[in-house]
Amino acid sequence: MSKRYTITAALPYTNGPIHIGHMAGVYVPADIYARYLRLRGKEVLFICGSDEHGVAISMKAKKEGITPKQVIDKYHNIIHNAFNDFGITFDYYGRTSSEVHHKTAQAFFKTIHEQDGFETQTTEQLYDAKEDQFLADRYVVGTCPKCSHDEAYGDQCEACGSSLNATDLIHPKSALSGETPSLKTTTHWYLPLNRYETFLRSWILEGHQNDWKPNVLGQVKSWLDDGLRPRAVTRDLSWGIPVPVEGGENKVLYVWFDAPIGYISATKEWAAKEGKDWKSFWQDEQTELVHFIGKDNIVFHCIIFPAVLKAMGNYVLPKNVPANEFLNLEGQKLSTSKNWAVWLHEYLDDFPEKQDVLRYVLTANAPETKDNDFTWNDFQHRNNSELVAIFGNFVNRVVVLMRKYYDNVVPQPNALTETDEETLQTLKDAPEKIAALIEQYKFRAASQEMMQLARVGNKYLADEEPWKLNKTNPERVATIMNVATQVVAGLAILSEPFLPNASKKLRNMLLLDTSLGWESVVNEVLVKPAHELGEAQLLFEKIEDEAIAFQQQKLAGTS
Ligand code: B3M
Ligand code: ZN
Repeated sequence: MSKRYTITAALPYTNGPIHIGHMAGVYVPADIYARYLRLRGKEVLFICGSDEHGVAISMKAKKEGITPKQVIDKYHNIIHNAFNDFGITFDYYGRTSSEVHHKTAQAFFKTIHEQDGFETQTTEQLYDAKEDQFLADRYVVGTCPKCSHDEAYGDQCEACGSSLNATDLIHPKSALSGETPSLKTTTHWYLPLNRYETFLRSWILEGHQNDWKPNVLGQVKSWLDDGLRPRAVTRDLSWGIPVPVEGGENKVLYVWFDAPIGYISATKEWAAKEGKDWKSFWQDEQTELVHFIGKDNIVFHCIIFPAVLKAMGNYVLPKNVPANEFLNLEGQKLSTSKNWAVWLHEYLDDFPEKQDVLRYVLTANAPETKDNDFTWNDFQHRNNSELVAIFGNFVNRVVVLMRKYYDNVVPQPNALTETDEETLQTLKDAPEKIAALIEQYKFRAASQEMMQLARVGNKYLADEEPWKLNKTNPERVATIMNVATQVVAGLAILSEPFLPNASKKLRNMLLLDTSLGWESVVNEVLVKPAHELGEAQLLFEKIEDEAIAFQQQKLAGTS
């Protein structure tokens, strides 16, 4: 394993709140990974922040009749608070409107400019004469030249995932005025991606063909096979980071040029605050950089940003970019504009103590290899029949019996049966199995492996029936309860990445020594005889049909 990990999660656009699709695709897996590595004693820097530039922000400001600054402040706070309340453990949450970021992004641009790393092109671009505004990215909609979807944006078609130039659109229309745009000449700086083709091909397609996800490799390959072209990294807009070179007046950096640099700016801000050296997290070969993103961000993180890092020379490249597919909601695509979403901050209002439940459901059903569906019925089912009926039930039975039979003092075990040995072996094997899956970014399978341990514990107790033996065979009961308590203790440790709140409660319930970590499950007796357990707490509770019906109606009412 590496010396140090820099983990990034895509910077949310501050033009709206965060929904469960974002959580399932990016933030929950990234947080599982970060928590897991910390548990393994690794040095981890987990970075995120707000992406506050781009046309999406200006459009939102126009729509709400407020300034872009008011838009970003509003959504930055909503998003940041929701992440905190949900328990995502970012070490630092930055903003691309910060001064450090503006300076850092401008320095990147200047450095590449000075080494002739850009080309300039003077071309005719779409222009809305009525609004006196060049149209790029989301300011223009039209028909996708690749799939004929008629609401493609000037930078991307959300139907087929193609990345586009505004002038590629068939029948373009201004999103500002609805008018058909005219053409007007303008000059921009382009990053000549074609110069990086050979490097990208050998680094990704040859170097990472076995450890990157097939969906990511597939997209990269199709981009490379298509042939890379120079890509404009400046825009004729007023909202954004000013282009810091001669001729850059009234122009700003393209949002996708500055946004990924935001990971670095955020690291600088964090390092300054913590008295650390930011460079070790970005410029040291022993640092593993991992970008957590959704599939629509693959090209930016696997092609464009690596080209920028390569041009800069002394930066590490990502070790992996475990992009996820999309989550649908009740069979339909999540949509901000149609308000077809479960918003994180609203979920937290409705279920203030159920962070773990959503985390678990989104992980157990994560869109890792294909698009997946979230339904409220499945949410209820996973809670009631897995978290409550298996995990919670097992823990609860153990703590109740421990109190009843032993007044919370762990008994000495007697001779072990084959079943006892097997159960303890399952416990000892679990850390390795779960770790291997997490390290391959298979969080879904990892969460099921953890649940499997609870299932084994639950079955063990049900089969051994200590409650039937208490009068007749107290020696045997002592052994059973000792073994069951070891499994509960193992769950307290191994569930931390997936169910952090339950894990914390469990550790408290068992008064588990804080020095016990992932490896202890393999190497140590987690709870020794004569150890005294603490107070029992409720881990999970049944979710009733009414609560689910309420959510379903809420969705129907706003659809
Ligand atoms: N804000 C896009 C998105 O939310 C974008 C991610 C930036 S990561 C540097 O899909
Ligand atoms: Zn398309």
